[in-house]
Amino acid sequence: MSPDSANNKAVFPAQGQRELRKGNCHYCGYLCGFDVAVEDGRVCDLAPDPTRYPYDVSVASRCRRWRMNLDDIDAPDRLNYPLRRVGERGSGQFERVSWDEALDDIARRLQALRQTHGGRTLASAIGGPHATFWPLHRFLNQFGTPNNMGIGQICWDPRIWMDAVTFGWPTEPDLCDHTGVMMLWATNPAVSDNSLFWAQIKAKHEAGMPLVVVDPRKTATARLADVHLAPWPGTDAFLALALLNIIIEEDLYDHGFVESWCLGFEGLRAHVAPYTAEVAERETGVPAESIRRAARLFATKGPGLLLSGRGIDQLGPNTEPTVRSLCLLRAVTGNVDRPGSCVVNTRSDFCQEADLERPDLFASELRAQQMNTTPLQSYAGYQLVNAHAQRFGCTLPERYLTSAHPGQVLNAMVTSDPYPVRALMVMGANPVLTYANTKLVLRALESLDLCVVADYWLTPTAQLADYVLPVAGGLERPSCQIHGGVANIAYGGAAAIAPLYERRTDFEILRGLALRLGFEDAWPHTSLEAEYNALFAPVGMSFEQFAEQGLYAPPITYFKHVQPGSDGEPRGFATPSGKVELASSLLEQLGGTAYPQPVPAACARADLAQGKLVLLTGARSQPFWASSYFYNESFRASHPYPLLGMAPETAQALGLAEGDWVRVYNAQGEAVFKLTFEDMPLGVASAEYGWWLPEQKPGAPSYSGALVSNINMLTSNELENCETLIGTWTYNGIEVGIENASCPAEFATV
Ligand SMILES: Nc1nc2c(c(=O)[nH]1)N[C@H]1C(S)=C(S)[C@@H](COP(=O)(O)OP(=O)(O)OC[C@H]3O[C@@H](n4cnc5c(=O)[nH]c(N)nc54)[C@H](O)[C@@H]3O)O[C@H]1N2
Ligand SMILES: Nc1nc2c(c(=O)[nH]1)N[C@H]1C(S)=C(S)[C@@H](COP(=O)(O)OP(=O)(O)OC[C@H]3O[C@@H](n4cnc5c(=O)[nH]c(N)nc54)[C@H](O)[C@@H]3O)O[C@H]1N2
Ligand code: SF4
Ligand SMILES: [Mo]
Repeated sequence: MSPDSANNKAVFPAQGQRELRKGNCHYCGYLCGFDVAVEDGRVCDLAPDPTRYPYDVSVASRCRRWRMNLDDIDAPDRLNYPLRRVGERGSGQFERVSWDEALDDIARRLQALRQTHGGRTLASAIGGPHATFWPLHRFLNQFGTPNNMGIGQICWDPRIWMDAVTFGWPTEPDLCDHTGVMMLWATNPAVSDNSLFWAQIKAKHEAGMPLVVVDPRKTATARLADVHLAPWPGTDAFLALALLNIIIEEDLYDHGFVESWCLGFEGLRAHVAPYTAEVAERETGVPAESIRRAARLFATKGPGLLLSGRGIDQLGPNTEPTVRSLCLLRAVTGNVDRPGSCVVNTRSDFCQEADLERPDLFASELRAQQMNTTPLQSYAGYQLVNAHAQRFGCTLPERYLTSAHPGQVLNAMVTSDPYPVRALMVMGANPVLTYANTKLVLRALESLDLCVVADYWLTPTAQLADYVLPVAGGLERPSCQIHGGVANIAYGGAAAIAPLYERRTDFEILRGLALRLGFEDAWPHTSLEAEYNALFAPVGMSFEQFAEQGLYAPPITYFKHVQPGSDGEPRGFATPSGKVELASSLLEQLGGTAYPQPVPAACARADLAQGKLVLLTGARSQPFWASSYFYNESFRASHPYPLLGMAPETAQALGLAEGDWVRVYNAQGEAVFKLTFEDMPLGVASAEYGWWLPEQKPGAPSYSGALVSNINMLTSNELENCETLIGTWTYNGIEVGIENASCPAEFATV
């Protein structure tokens, strides 16, 4: 069975009663289209659909996950029926119940908790972009709680917020024929991006496009680079400000764009004056000459595409100044809404995510009660920034960008301070592995009155639940990703089959609860398909029509700021000044600084003599994804151990050898890894994240091996150590010690 791109048809062996349907993979955010062979309502084969977005031979051949769509659907450990806890909380013992029993009881208990403590007593936890979160957000708005936790503060939100305050609205990289130079900052698409993107970067590079990569590790992406800058973790803001300094001082900036469209250039010139290449060399460890080379390449070979990733979204206090400096680099080089650089997004033609969330149902006085004291990532910050976007008819998605601070919410579960949080709904997340401070997560989950987890598997987090609800997988549900609600793009497709066993979609679960709580008004559509029909109604399209191509993406328009607005004048940018704000008036209003102000990294430099190392966590590896796919035996065989990388010289200084088991520890906790050599600065180490062992016994005390090699045992999200505007905590650049350890029993048989 193989995709036959010559005649654009999937080729399956001839079979009797098989029907060919379309479906979408959900094992990463791209939702690739598949041709699915179905017999008696069951999937019996599948192949990438060469007619639908984002098909390319390179995706199908590089991605190791798509076959799982077949393997997982009837996997013995997949959740098929609602489960209710029977033993102690965390015992991992459950009994099968009917959906009515489960939803009736959950609704009854939620109602009782709401009567005692108010709606705010319910929190939610979400994770990465697998799932559709607007149904949850609509439910929370109705229930009356502001305490939705997410991972936005350390994934995506820093970029969205900094784009919005600088350019008025989020932007998107525009890799195309026009792109003249590319700078990839703290992202490793060679490993983290299964889509076409990496193949496109390689092809462009082979055709002569220079590539600059900024990453402490010499990643597969960095190995391709013409210039690789390897700063000490967390020192990137100094590097970015030095690039700005060089570009301005060497007169390499885009005079036309700066003069017509940027606010605060002379102030920026003065602000970056002290950040010379030599100062940056001292702060970052990157040779001044390499910094100059990178600055000249990016400023002179444009259009330049500058894309940043998770590495700098997770730098604690240095996240805001770093991410914002990169916005300024794009601005002064004129790489804004210009073909080949980045596109300023526009509002969607179809319903906006914000409207699906129904913020109108949420009482405004509850917003002030949110466990969130950060001025930008909060309802107040959202309202301030969004008011400007709305001049262009755009509304930013609300709940993700205003999500509560997990450090505070988890703490309130344990202490009831500032008020009791007694119930939690977890959807599309595995906080025991992926949230900071695992010990706090465990204490918080153990202390709840009601914990409901919806997932495909009995994850370590689900093992602590009162109810575990089985979710319909990719092929069993219609899908439509609307890019977090910040762009005019939608992709997805129809369900290939109806959900098997008693699985349900997140939408159906939440609607079921909403109806039981008397919230039916906001749920007029009985199915997700009907919701998606309504979503596309403004573009005169049905979901079925959308699903044919599986992509709604009108042609990109560039240079929108020079197009006439309603008054006939160029419409500019959706910022307070109508210009790209090099000096940010919004950040100043929120108590921040107009220009990016780096702070010394909490732990940028190692001291090997004192046994002090600097740790990066969570660098992406294949074929896993966060805490997912560890149940896949062939994946585990190909990647059997949790790895910790460091340079051979660092290992030598610590008396360690490649292949040793090592214990990584700090005041917060410890975890065990196998040592591997990687090219990175002396004294820096990099640990994988997400590791648990689904084959191990569920329930306390070990939760299927979730506490052995869990790097979040060593991370923390206490508010006082977080970035002050967004609340970003630190996953990269934490202080640890590393020493020899014996092989943990859990891995002894591998
Ligand atoms: N130390 C450290 N921690 C990190 C990071 C790091 O780099 N270092 N990275 C952070 C980042 S960027 C992210 S995004 C998070 C990821 O954190 P999570 O999102 O918590 O991690 P996943 O393993 O993707 O967990 C998703 C869970 O949802 C389930 N699931 C998948 N699709 C659906 C669905 O449609 N509905 C429902 N109900 N469940 C579904 C999966 O089976 C899985 O158990 O981790 C963060 N944590
Ligand atoms: N295989 C796989 N793919 C994934 C995921 C996964 O878990 N597995 N997760 C998905 C998710 S949730 C996300 S958010 C994306 C993330 O996608 P990316 O942003 O591409 O994430 P990484 O591949 O970890 O690359 C981040 C890089 O930042 C570097 N870094 C760390 N600290 C610093 C620093 O202080 N400065 C600089 N300059 N660089 C630093 C790390 O060395 C790492 O190479 O990947 C997605 N794709
Ligand atoms: S790239 Fe992502 S969506 Fe596409 S087949 Fe691979 S895991 Fe599935
Ligand atoms: Mo993420």
